[in-house]
Amino acid sequence: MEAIMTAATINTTSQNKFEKLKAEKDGLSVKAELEKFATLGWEAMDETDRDHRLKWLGVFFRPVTPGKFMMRLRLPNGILNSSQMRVLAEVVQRYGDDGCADITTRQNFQLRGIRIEDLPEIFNRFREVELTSVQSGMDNVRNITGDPIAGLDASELYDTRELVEQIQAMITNNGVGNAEFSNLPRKFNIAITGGRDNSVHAEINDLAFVPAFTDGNFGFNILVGGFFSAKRCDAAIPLNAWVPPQDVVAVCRAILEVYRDNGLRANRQKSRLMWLIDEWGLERFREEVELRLGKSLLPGAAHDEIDWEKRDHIGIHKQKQSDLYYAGLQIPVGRLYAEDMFEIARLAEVYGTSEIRLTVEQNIVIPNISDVRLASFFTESLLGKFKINPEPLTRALVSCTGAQFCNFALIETKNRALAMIKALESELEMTQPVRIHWTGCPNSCGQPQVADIGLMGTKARKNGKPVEGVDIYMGGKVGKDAHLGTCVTKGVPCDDLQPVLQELLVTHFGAKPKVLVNT
Ligand code: SRM
Ligand code: SF4
Repeated sequence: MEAIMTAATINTTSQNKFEKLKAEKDGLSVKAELEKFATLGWEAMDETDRDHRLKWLGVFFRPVTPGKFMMRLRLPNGILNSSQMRVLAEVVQRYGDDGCADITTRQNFQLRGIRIEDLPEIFNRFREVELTSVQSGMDNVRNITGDPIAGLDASELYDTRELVEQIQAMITNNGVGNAEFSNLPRKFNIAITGGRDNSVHAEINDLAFVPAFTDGNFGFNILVGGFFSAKRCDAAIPLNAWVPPQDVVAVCRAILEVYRDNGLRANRQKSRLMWLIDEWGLERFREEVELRLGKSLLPGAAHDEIDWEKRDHIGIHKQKQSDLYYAGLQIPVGRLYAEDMFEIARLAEVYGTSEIRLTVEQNIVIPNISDVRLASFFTESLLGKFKINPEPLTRALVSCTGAQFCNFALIETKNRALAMIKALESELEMTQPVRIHWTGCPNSCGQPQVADIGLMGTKARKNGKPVEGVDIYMGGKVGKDAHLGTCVTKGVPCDDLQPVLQELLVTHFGAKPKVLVNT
């Protein structure tokens, strides 16, 4: 049997800054030093621990707001309960105006305003309600996404919730931290869906499992190598492998081991899984995975079962359980404050079964509302803020963090996105939702390549002066036959964007200018 390679044994001959810092000390080891950091304070502690290694615990130093950290959770399949939501709300509440939470494009929560001196207590609170933020940043596997209506959807082929839990448990050692997978060459994204509409954007993950039948047996076709980076974006490609559900966790482990031990580490721009597949070829990659797995992979099924257009889950929908409904609430750009979170927790308890789910569109789903409680649910004032029937453009709006908190950002995104949508909706009559995604820089966290209209922050020029601008992407197709959009226009100054978007919406998406009546 091959020896397991860990941080200490990986060959680090050609080391960039990040490989060096990982070789010096594994990121997870800062877990034992939290009390010390809390006493020292953020200004006195070791900078490498503060700016980098704390990310292994999901704690991100924010150069834009020094001393106020961000915490990124792990919520497998985007599922949490009302007690967990209350703990998250209490954490951000203590930071007053600095505290808020964002639903992320990986069905996850990030908390804002966190002080280093509070970390020991925050982690204690997390443990009490079984929340973890471990290994959610840097060279680790990110939150594992799944269908937000898994187990509720009459049309789904397989309820993947348990599989997602098992994968997370394997990778993180049940949320405690796992040194086996704490030194990957780079970040790694995993998604798994048993539904028909590709609710997870399988094609943009390093590893994705999509439903497929072989000889009448249910399982998953495997896709590998999807990723976005500033230099290169690629959709995942079929590995030509099919696995039954019971082999999914072992296949994840085998692929992660192959990537961990062979992924390219010299140049971080070329470290994502697709670069290794390029270097080896798909056949060799598949063989290496089989070697780790200890058995052959079956060939991929001829076609997968992704045959629906993607749903956004907003509104009230019947579940497969008789007399039960789920409610999808639109959360503008995913931003929540403590009072919103307490209210969502309350609604989930009063009307549902205390469960709350997040979507990759940065919205929430409250499942298991009985039909007899719906009329009363509709009277809740929170539905005025987080609508179940929002305007078509608001409905499909997604935005990354942007300049308010992210030092990579070339533009401010969330607030600008909200103001722009409001302005466009006041001018246009829309007949359909149009998925507009904002992302503050070429890292593409806001996934502009999957959008109908994607807006990527860039530096533009206006009247000879540098100004905030966007590159415009179009043609992203999600759900069935998903494919990535491409850049159609470069460097539009943000101040000039509104008429440009108006024109695109009229020409390509059936929008009609509103007839304004003077009263
Ligand atoms: Fe991202 C780095 C935010 C999803 C590609 N991303 C960052 C950092 C950590 C940079 C930083 O330290 O400031 C951002 C934190 C800003 C902040 O304060 O919030 C950040 N990424 C986000 C989130 C919060 C965007 C959002 O508003 O929803 C998403 C968190 C997901 C999560 O819960 O884990 C987020 N990031 C993504 C996605 C979308 C996805 O996974 O579907 C991508 C593109 C897909 C991919 O990775 O292949 C993405 N983020 C990146 C990259 C480019 C990776 C690369 O290979 O080059 C970076 C930069 C890096 O890693 O060096 C990055
Ligand atoms: Fe920050 Fe750029 Fe990611 Fe937006 S796309 S969160 S600006 S790194």
